[in-house]
Amino acid sequence: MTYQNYSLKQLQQIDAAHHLHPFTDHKELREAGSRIISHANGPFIYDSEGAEILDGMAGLWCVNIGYGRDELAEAAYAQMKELPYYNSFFKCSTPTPVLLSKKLAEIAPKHVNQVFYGSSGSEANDTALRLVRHYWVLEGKPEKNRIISRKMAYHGSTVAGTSLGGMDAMHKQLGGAVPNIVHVMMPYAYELALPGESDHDFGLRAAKAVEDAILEAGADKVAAFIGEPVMGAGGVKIPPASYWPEVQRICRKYDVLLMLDEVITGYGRTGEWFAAQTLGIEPDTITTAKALTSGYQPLSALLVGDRITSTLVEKGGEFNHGYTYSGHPVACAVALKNLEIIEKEGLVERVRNDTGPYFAKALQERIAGHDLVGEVRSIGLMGAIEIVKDKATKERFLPSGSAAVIVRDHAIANGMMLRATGDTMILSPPLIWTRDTIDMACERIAKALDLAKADLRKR
Ligand code: PXG
Repeated sequence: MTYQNYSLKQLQQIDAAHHLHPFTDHKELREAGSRIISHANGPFIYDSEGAEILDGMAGLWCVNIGYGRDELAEAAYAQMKELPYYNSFFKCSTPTPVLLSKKLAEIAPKHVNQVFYGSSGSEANDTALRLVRHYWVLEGKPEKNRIISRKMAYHGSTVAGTSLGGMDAMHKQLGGAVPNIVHVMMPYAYELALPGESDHDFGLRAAKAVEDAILEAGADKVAAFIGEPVMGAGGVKIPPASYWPEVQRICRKYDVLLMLDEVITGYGRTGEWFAAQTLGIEPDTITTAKALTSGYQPLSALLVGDRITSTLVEKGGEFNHGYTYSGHPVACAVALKNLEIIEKEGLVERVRNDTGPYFAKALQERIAGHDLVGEVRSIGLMGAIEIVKDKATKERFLPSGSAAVIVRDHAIANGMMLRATGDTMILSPPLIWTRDTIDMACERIAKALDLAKADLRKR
């Protein structure tokens, strides 16, 4: 049974009848029908009507080496034939997670040398939460278990991921979060800086919110702070340079662990293997997934710093946690091949030295001046475009988020896939993009902005 035997209409009907989608209003979806992406190659995706669309989101922040990489398919095939599955419980292991762990320890910050596997970013954050709480129990401080996170953070969609995250709409449907997680302000200067406040001072003030939360609970009650280096799903919110070093200083001062969620930023997106390296900070845990396999297989890796692992090893006792697919041999084989390709093609260096700076300049020169654009910002190959009604006052169109959806729809119709989150357009292209691809994207985005402006004027 192959999909080619079905028409687009048939696939949409079957999809509506049987498939519940993530983060979807199913009433709306049934009226509109889903967009069915049937195949992809390099930087392009194709829908079942044959339209070619430049994928500005790398799937969902993950297909860093682009589509159609035979080597990854071959790595999966070879591993499936040799050993499709065996578990890593009960003192067993298989070769590919062993070698992948060694590779990850090589590219991670120096003090990070151990890996715990899962199949998704959400699972990895569940592991991280349980691990840091377990750490403090082993250290004889079980009451030190509060986690400080941030409003608008996205840490996944399981109960723990949602609880760690700071998305109101998700919390509303949770019916009870994991206890003892609090959320402080996000470091988003464009909307939250006071009049006349410099980015530097705003960054320090946003970090001070972490200190205030520690002092409010008492440092002996706080296990860890968790944050995305750059908030991704929340709208590519890039903190001022003063923020992360100050957060790290505060965590060290009060002996609070630092958990960095690099599910989006990991594996080259910011121009280093990890954003921890871009920011020069030393987190105790680094959550990664997505681009670890460029999305070709579901796999997450929680990278764990030496401070935590030495305690685990010294104190002993079982950490009662793990997944059937922890260290899945096929997913790990694909990850190894993916990292090899990133390295061989110099994609991390390319983002750092060439495409990242070019992307920033192109957004500034070709997009920032548009009437609908309040601000553009980027780090490496990760960018945001703020949609506003009035550039000077930063007034937004109402209802909130409606204008960005119009821009997105025009962009897709013009062969450019990007995401709208609230009033922000976000971009997270594959790292294989070249200067030419960036030029093509900017042209298509500028056109979408013009068309949206005309629509919005008519409203
Ligand atoms: N942490 C971060 C920082 C993420 O971005 C997760 C954890 C969870 O990963 P899994 O693999 O469980 O989905 C994510 C996922 C969006 C969008 O709309 C972003 C994500 C997932 C789905 C949609 O931008 N990020």
